[in-house]
Amino acid sequence: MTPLAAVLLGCMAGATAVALPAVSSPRILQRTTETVRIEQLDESLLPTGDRRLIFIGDIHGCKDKLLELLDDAEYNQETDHIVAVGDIVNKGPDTLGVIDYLMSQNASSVRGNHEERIVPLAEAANITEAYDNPNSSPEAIAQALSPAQLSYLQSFPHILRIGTNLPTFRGETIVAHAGLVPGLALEAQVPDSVMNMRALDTQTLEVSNARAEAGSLENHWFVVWDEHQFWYSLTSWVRKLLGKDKAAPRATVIYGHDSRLGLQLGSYHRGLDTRCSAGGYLTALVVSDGGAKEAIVTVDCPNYEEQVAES
Ligand SMILES: [Mn+2]
Repeated sequence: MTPLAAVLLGCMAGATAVALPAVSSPRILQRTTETVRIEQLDESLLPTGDRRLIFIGDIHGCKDKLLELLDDAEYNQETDHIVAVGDIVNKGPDTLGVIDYLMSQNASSVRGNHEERIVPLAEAANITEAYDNPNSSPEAIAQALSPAQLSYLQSFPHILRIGTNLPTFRGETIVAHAGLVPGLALEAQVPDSVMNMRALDTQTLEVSNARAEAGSLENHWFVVWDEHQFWYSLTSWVRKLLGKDKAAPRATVIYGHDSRLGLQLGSYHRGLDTRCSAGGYLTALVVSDGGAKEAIVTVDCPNYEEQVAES
């Protein structure tokens, strides 16, 4: 054996032990028995010719800023398609306005933890209190939703598969509100984890919605995710041989949910929650040129949460 081959084999053995542990199921955040809902974006919406995909971070009821952002991105409703990463509702000044606008554009979104809060409240339809401001609380929003607005929110899947042929993203392109557990088939992902995770245990792959401890970056879920995708790409022929490629596709995840960390642009992840409702900014990731090019567009936001609290 040549020294190089020995080194490569050594790496592969290490890769198998470190990066591809057997995953039964993530144990934290599993509060429901609901199965994960996965949808595939219609192929006709993929970026070809002038057609672009515009991914937008957590909007949280900030309709004015959404419109300003789309204006800055030169959004063309004839050719472009909007994909929100979830949490379009709550916190900001005009949740119903955001829902109406995204509906009018046939925009896609995945379900975030805030939709997960509103939808069951509205489905139960047993809120008796009268609210002056429909944006003042999740209960007030749930009560104010029209049947069409509710059914739009209900339609959001937990996971939206975008496609496998967007050259700017490595592997498949997938949207999930908080994140995905590596090494686990999409069908085996747990909805509560997909909508809430922030930290992930490197060894056990358990997830938590708590933020990774300060200074311990390795526990952010997306760092662990990236490590796994890297090894997937190095061991792809082995995985193919073992028939494992289908179980856990190599993928880039576009997500939101972690406003404290802000914009994250990594090898296999794009984190777009930039704290729009609380004095941060709102972010769009614009994919053009047949999926070969991506650009970030942002608009600054006032602190709506304070304004809503005062009103
Ligand atoms: Mn969230």
